[in-house]
Amino acid sequence: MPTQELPQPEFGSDVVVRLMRAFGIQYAALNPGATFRGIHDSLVNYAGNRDPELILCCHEEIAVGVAHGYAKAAGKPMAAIVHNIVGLQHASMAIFNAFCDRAPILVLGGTGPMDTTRRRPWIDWIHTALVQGNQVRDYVKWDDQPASVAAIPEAFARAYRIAVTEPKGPVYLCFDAALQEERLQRPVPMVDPAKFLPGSSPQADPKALEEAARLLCEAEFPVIMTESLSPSPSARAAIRRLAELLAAPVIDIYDGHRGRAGFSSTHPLDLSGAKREIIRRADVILALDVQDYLGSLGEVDKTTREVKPIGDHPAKIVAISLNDYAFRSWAHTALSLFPLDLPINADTALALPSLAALVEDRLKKDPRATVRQQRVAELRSRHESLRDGWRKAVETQRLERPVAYSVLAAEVWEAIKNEDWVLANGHARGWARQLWDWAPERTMGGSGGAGLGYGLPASLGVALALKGRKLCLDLQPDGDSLFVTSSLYTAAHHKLPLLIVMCNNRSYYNDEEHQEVMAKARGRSVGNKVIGIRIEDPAPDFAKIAQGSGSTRRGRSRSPKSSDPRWRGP
Ligand SMILES: Cc1ncc(C[n+]2csc(CCOP(=O)(O)OP(=O)(O)O)c2C)c(N)n1
Ligand SMILES: [Mg+2]
Repeated sequence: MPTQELPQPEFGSDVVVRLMRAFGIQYAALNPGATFRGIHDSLVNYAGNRDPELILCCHEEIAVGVAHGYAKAAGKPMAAIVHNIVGLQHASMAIFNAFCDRAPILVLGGTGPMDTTRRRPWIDWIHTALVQGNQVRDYVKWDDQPASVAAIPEAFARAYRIAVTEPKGPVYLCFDAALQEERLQRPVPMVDPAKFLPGSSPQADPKALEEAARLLCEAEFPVIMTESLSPSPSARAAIRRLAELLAAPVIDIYDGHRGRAGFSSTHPLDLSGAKREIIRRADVILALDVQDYLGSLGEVDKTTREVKPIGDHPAKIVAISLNDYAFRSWAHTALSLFPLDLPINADTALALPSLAALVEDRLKKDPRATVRQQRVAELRSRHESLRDGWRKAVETQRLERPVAYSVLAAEVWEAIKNEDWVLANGHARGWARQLWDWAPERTMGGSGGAGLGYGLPASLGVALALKGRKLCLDLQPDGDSLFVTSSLYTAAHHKLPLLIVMCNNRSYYNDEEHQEVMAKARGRSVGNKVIGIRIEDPAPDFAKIAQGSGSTRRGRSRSPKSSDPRWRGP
């Protein structure tokens, strides 16, 4: 047990840090604050700044964002420690993103002292809430504020277990400053982490799986759709197996925006780029870890917000997910309620391999093997024509200025394709998926909550988890980065190896499109769409910002060529 290396705790905060070590927390990102000065002292002087090691961040939103990226790359939580009311308020945006993205994080904080007789004037009063967890309770899975040092181990073990139980998510634990600083009168019984592991995930109802297998095998044109497929190797292998058994096209909704990649873009059955035509032909859709059914199966009119279903004859939908275990009332993070023909509550990591086995069994007796072979040939050729089309688009757009996203993605690919790369953040407007050998294990997914300020911190978290074992890449939009530019300081200070390619369109461009739609719909001046949106006059010099924060500056490129050394290496 690694905790045996630590001496017996002397103070309340030593107990907290001993628990962090026992539960395998390797890093704690923070911006310092007096409400957790006890924990801070225990981290550096009791545990020697090792397991966990402190990661200094210049904003609590960054601390939580780092933990968010880390959780996805490492597959386990780290801690983000945020100062009482004020740090928690700064952290709240990033906590919301992690909640929507179902990423486990231990958000720890200090408060009080709750005993008013022990408070310093002014600051301890204005920075103490009753109860501090209220601030984020609506978008964490659980929060607690133990009232004695003896109560800390149970609270910690419960928080950890809730965070890592599917569907995962952030938890918030608040420690009274007085408890942290309390000298222990007697030993505090610790918990054995091995006895508080999360329960195994729910498997699907066998009858429902049998029915799903029947529907899929009897379908004329079965389609598999996924949006945030479980990152477990078993789910990723099973989706491939199922697609190949059924000769079913796969539509992966994730192209870098929302969700998490579940299917490789180079697999011949990947038809994500032909969503419309494939869904129109589907008679049965197997939806795997899909959250946004309405967006996935419909098309939105940007002006009226009206959503129309794709196709006139809706397909039967078999849905497997843990969505119904991830409800909260505050924001509609569960998205629209959608009619499903066979909803199955289960972890796809367990349900998919079982479903694949049932399908394989049934197909042994199915005489339509030739039909499936023909379908595979047809789908493969469509897949190839889509990939060809995208590659040709790069050539036609090569001379465009400013540099087209397709060209940016193509040039970055030329530079990294022989590396062991991981895309920590970004998508270059979907072009990375279309042009790269894009595989789920190489992409870390989006923010989840669409709250800007995610990309840089999350990429640092990925780099922290992978620590130079892979080339970490961030295709970073400019506007998103400006919320959290001081992340670059943390990157430099902790020597986190990360290649940031700034996708600098000098604009909060997404909103240019909205303002254009508005102006057109109202017959007003479209030319004004840039006011309050373009990031120019002056345009920030990101290379200088990076250099000033201690990062290595690679320079700026207006006409990228892969032979240009500035595009090579981290
Ligand atoms: C915290 C926050 N503020 C504002 C928005 C609204 N918003 C959505 S996308 C966007 C523009 C993002 O600009 P950038 O990151 O540069 O990406 P681009 O659209 O230019 O590719 C804005 C302002 C948001 N989603 N989150
Ligand atoms: Mg932009």
